[in-house]
This record gives sequence, C-alpha cells and structure tokens, in this order.
Amino acid sequence: MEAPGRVLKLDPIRSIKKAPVEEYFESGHRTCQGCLSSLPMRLMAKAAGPRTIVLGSTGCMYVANTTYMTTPWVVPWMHTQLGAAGSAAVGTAAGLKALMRKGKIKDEPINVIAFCGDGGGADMGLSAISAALTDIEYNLLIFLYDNESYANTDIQTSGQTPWGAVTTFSPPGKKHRIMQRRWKKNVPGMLAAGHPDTRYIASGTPAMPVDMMDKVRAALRAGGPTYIHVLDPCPKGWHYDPEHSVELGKLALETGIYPLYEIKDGVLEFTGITKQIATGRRRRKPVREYLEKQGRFAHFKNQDYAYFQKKVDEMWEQWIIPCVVAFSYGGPINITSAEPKVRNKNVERVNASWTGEPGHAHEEYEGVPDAPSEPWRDDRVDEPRSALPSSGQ
Ligand SMILES: Cc1ncc(C[n+]2csc(CCOP(=O)(O)OP(=O)(O)O)c2C)c(N)n1
Ligand code: SF4
Repeated sequence: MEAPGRVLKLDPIRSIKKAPVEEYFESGHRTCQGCLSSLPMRLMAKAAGPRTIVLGSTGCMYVANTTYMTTPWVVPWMHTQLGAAGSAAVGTAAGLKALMRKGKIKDEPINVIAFCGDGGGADMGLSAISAALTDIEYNLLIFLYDNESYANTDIQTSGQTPWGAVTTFSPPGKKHRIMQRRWKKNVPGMLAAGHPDTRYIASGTPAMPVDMMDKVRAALRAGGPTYIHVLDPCPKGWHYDPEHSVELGKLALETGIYPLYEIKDGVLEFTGITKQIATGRRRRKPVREYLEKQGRFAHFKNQDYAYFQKKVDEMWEQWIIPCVVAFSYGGPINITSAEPKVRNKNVERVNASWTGEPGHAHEEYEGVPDAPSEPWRDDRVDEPRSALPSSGQ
C-alpha cells in the first residue's frame, strides 16, 4: 500500500554503522543521570533527520528539555498540552498539508512526530491518539515513551505502572503490601487491534537502539498515522543505580515481560530477543531477575514474584498472539480447528514460527508456593515500612 502523501526516503538502519552521525537532540538537557527516556528522543531524532517537526507533550521530556532560553532540540520543536499528542500531530500534519496546497510553503515531505509519556499517551491522551490513528490521510508518528509512571510530577501511578510497584500513590503500608493492583495496559496491542487501517505499529526500547531507530524509519516511510511504544527504564522512579538502565531494558525483554514486535499493514512480526524467544531459540529468564534489581519491587515476597511470573506466562501461553493480543481461543467457534481462512493473517504468520515451547521458567520456582490468584487479599505485613527502598542515588 502506498503512503497517503509523499514521505522522505529513509533507508533502514540495520546496524549501528548505518546510523547517521548527526545529532538533532543534543547536550543541554537536565534529565537525570541514566535517564532512558532522553535516549529515545536522541535516537528518534537521529533516525528521523533534519526535515522533522517534533511536538512534545508535558512531562519529563518537556520540562527537563526546556530550561530558560536553552534546549537540546536542533529540529523545530513545540510543546503541546498533556494529553494532546494525537491532536497536535493531526493539527500540524493538516496545517502543513494546507500550507503546501496553497503554495505558502515549499511542497516537500516533512516528518511530523508527536511524543508523549505514558501518563500523557496511555491515560489522558489515549482518545486523541486513537482519533489520530483513524485519520489516514495524514503522515504522522505518535511516539510514546513509557517510563511506567507520571515521572515529572514525582512518580505517580499511571496505566502503565507494573503490578505491585511502589509509586508515590502506591506505597506499601501497614495493612497492604501491594497497593498497585492493576495489571499494565496493553497499549500497542489495543491500538493495533482497534485501528486496522494504521499501517505501522511497533514496540521498542532504547536499550536496543538499532531496532528502535529502524522502527522509527519504518514508521516514517510507511506514511499515514503510525505509532511506536518504547519502554524506558527510569532510575529515579524505578529505584536503581543509573548505570543499570540498559541492562534493565534488556532484562525486560529477556524475561518476556515486554515484547518487541512490529505490525506492518496488519502483519505482525516479532523482533530481536522476543523473536528468539518466540521461535524457541532462547529461554525466558525468570521475571524475578528483572524485578529484584529495582527498589520499587523491594517489598515483594515469594508469592508476589510467583504471581507476576504466572501473569507473564499466561501472556506467552494463552494469548491468541503471544504477548500481543490478549484473547484465548474458546466459545462457540473453535478457531484452532477452523479452516485457515477463518483466522486472521496475523495468527497465521505467528503460528508459522511459533513452537509452542516458550521456554518459560516454572522449574526455577520449585519450592515457591503456588501464586494465589489475588495475592493482595492476603498481603498484611506486621511491620510498617520505614523508608522507600534505596535508589542508589
Ligand atoms: C492537564 C494536566 N494535568 C496535570 C498536569 C501536571 N503534570 C505535568 S507533567 C505530568 C506527568 C506526566 O506524566 P507522563 O506523561 O507519564 O510523562 P513523564 O513525566 O513520565 O515523562 C503531570 C501530571 C498538566 N501539566 N496538565
Ligand atoms: S524522572 Fe525518570 S524519566 Fe524523568 S528525567 Fe529522571 S530518569 Fe528521566
């Protein structure tokens, strides 16, 4: 399918040597040491190049990047209201198109990228992103950087905060060890399922920079409204030493908690470490390896690790497309035994490479009691917590 308008010629970035050396998100910002939300800004701008307009929703990536009279942005950048990434992207793309049609500016392809945090994109701005993804006549990319909290306003719980994590809104207390009882929303899966005309939706992480930059270019080449979700470890909110940011991003993939994939014209393909797991070439690590490196899970007991593991195992073993589409087969129509034409093409594609042996880590948990279905029903602790876990900062 052709892009709805002209798009810039952006070659795939398959290795770090293919990445441009020029920077369009420079030094001069004030993000925390080890911030893996500023790295995707840098990589995204590098991949998109100079003919790009960036719009930024309120959050760490706005506030820390706009100290009075300074900014790290080399490309044109504009602040947009929290929750308005989708609307700002459509408005800008439509405005550019109108100005070009009227001959007021040169008619040329220009990338429009609107970024937002998980608070701005997965919660407040979700409806505007959804609307933007149905406006198929405009070329734009919505880039959600997910640090799993409202970080800028002191680490509040968002729809992307993992189950059980400590935030300022969910501290473990005398009566309840687990205060954040919601499982993380599956935003890219939800957007892909509900917006079949969107030509490109992907997940990434700056811990895998080549994969992430390649996906930015693929989205911009595809044209139309597109969406990329990136997982960004945040030393301040996740309570770990900043030197471990990249390691944590990789562990999120290696444990299978966060999958990497792209959906091009409705066809899904896993990428990187997730592809290796899905095709049986790599075993998933126990989720405990990822969780226990972060102070926000320091209050976890064995039953909490076991519950988390159980939920991730379910994602891999019971979802119609592992880790992506949260339905299982069942009901009056038995899809597994139906003719292939009844299935959707994504399922066909995945089944072709899916071994059914995800290599999950049950055996690593021998001796741990079975995870209760709702562990917080029995989560009383005797002692009050004296302090938040050490952050190493
Ligand atoms: C409508 C509105 N409500 C609240 C705020 C206060 N506010 C500023 S940044 C922010 C958190 C944004 O969180 P997120 O989008 O996840 O980005 P992060 O800070 O994590 O980078 C909030 C609540 C605001 N600016 N506008
Ligand atoms: S609070 Fe987190 S997301 Fe915000 S600047 Fe610091 S490390 Fe980055």
